[in-house]
Amino acid sequence: MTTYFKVLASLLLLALAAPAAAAAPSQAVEDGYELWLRYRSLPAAAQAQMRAVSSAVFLGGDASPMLQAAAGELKRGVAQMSGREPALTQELRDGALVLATPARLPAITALSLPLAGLGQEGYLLRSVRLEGHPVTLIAANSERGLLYGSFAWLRAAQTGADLAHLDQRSAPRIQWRMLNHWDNPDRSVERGYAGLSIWDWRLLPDAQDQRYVDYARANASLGINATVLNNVNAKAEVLTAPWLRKVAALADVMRPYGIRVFLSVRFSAPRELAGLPKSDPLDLRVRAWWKAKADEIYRLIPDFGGFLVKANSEGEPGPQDYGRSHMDGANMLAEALAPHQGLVIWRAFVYSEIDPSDRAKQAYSEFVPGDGKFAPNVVLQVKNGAIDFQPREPFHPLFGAMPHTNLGIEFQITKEYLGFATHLAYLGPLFEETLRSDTRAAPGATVARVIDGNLSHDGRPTLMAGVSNIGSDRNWSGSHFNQANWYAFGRMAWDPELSAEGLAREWIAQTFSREPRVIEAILPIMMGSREAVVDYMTPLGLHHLMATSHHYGPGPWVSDLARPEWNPTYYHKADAQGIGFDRSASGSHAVSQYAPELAMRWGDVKTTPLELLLWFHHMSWDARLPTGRTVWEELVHRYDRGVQQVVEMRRQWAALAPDIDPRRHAEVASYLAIQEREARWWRDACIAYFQSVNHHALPPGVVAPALTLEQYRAMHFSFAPGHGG
Ligand code: BDP
Repeated sequence: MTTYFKVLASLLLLALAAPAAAAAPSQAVEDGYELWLRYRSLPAAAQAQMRAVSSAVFLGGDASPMLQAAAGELKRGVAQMSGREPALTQELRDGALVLATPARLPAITALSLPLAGLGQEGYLLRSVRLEGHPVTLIAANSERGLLYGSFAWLRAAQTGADLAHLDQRSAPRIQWRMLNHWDNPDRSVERGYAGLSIWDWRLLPDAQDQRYVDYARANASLGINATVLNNVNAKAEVLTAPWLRKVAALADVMRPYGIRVFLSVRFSAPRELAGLPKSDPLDLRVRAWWKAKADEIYRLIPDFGGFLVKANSEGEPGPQDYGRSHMDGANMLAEALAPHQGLVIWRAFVYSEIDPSDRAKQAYSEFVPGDGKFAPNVVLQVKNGAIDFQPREPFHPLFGAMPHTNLGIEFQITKEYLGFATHLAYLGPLFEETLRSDTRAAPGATVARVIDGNLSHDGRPTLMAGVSNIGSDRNWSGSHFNQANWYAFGRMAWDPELSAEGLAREWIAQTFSREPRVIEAILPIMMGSREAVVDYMTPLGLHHLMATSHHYGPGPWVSDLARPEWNPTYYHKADAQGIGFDRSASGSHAVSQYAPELAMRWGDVKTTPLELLLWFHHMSWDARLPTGRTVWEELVHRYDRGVQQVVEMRRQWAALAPDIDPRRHAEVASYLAIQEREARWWRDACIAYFQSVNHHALPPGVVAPALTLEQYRAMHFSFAPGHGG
């Protein structure tokens, strides 16, 4: 047993031996490791109710590794919450938790349960009488459904549902619910703010870490069923035999939790690894190499998921190096994986140093001509917005423009552009805003409906991917509240119509407290937090004002980088007269990439929401807005509003001190102090810069920036995190 295991085991024993102590949050040791799977001891009455409905766990038949995982989690959860561990039983008895598929327990067919629509992953929870016994049924068509149903039961228990009268039914709307790790072989994590990569490649495959299992548990509890282990800026080496053995070891850990492993691959691997003269996708030797590589991988990992590819993007190699198209590249890999039912996930995040057109237009121009030409096992993975994971962007126009292509969405859970791990920014509202956006490409064609395959394809792969915020930090995500972003992402990938607010409530109840008063007090902190970041970084539709490379802090003045579209000045276009990127008909006409109704609305200043104003329009500083303020006044107003919101968040959090365990309370409070300081820095630096451009006075009563523009410009941060690889 490693020390780590010993500590974990003794903590567990402690929790079991002294449930009363664990019940009082102020006494429990809370370091965030357990995520939302804390299973803290319930009050006495709730314990009694829980014991009555979980006297035993019935599996009825052999326990596969997946069923063992499900039953093990139920036993752990019930033991910790109720103080009594249920036994496994092979006999139906009163108060049992019954895990059943029709194949394993034909008796349930008499109940005429609505299992048909659940598919291979859905579940049903219902309090029923089975052969005379009152039981709680966790029913599904497959073991995977039982696993998800077990976690759903635990979620119900942790969020205070009436366990004696359960009736829930749920099936995922998206087939591939996936994390993308941007983890490098040296354990650095591109845009990672939570420590090192959790994959200890050097010790794999020989040594395993309990973290891998806990990672799989946490993901399975949300319904996440796929993980890409390595950075999209991939090294060819991950495809060599020794690395594949490491990957296989991780796949073994993930398998019982229903998680399939994928790899990011480097398009030039055949040239780099096999010494082929080139990696041209139409070259027969290249095609043969990929086929042989796929065969080798599947011999080791029979349920391997497939490849994620960043090609001809930001300097990565790709088919265009040989004059071939993205389709040629994707379809070549698709052919190699097809015999194994593997998937190619091809990223649409492309923009070129030689294309002078608006960066926001380039992916559309590149990919729309290929609509309908990708192989059936290719999914095009499209970022939520057309630029790059900004605090606010309109949805990516590709979602309304490729009806004959499998489109998946990619969100960034790690907060590269939203204050790293230190800023509290709950991303549920950002995910929700994009998913509920109506593309107007067809009736009811919200982004959620486009990506869940509802509109066009039968049985074709569907995907929602999130760039992971997970690392080796004890609390996994770099901050306690960042865990909520992992949580909300996973739950929305299961059902993209779940609400950000509902998920925040669920998460708070499991992570901090079931007390309604505490939930209501934490909720506004979370729900207003993303808008606060928008306000103090990039209000009114501004975007990409971040400092160079590491993206830490403001850099609206940067204008000297080699590629024009890497400069913030490219995006805000501020000068003495005005500010904003004209994407209307008089400018780049990027609005024309949206459905006509949206193109009309966003193409006209008068009908463009203020939140997107400077994304689509270049405005005079003095133009009067519907708020009664001029553009300049509104900009300053929003910068101030953002800072004030953080001040308010700090106040609200401070008032929660009696209700939150001291360690997590103090950790969050210290990060909020950093956030307030940095929000002021953002506000001050941006106002100082824009003022230097427009020479406008500050509106009356507005506080001047603390430092001079030169002082903000002189700040340098050589070792900002997340910027390696
Ligand atoms: C950008 C990141 C860069 C990633 C790139 C991508 O700054 O590190 O490699 O996205 O998504 O936002 O490929």
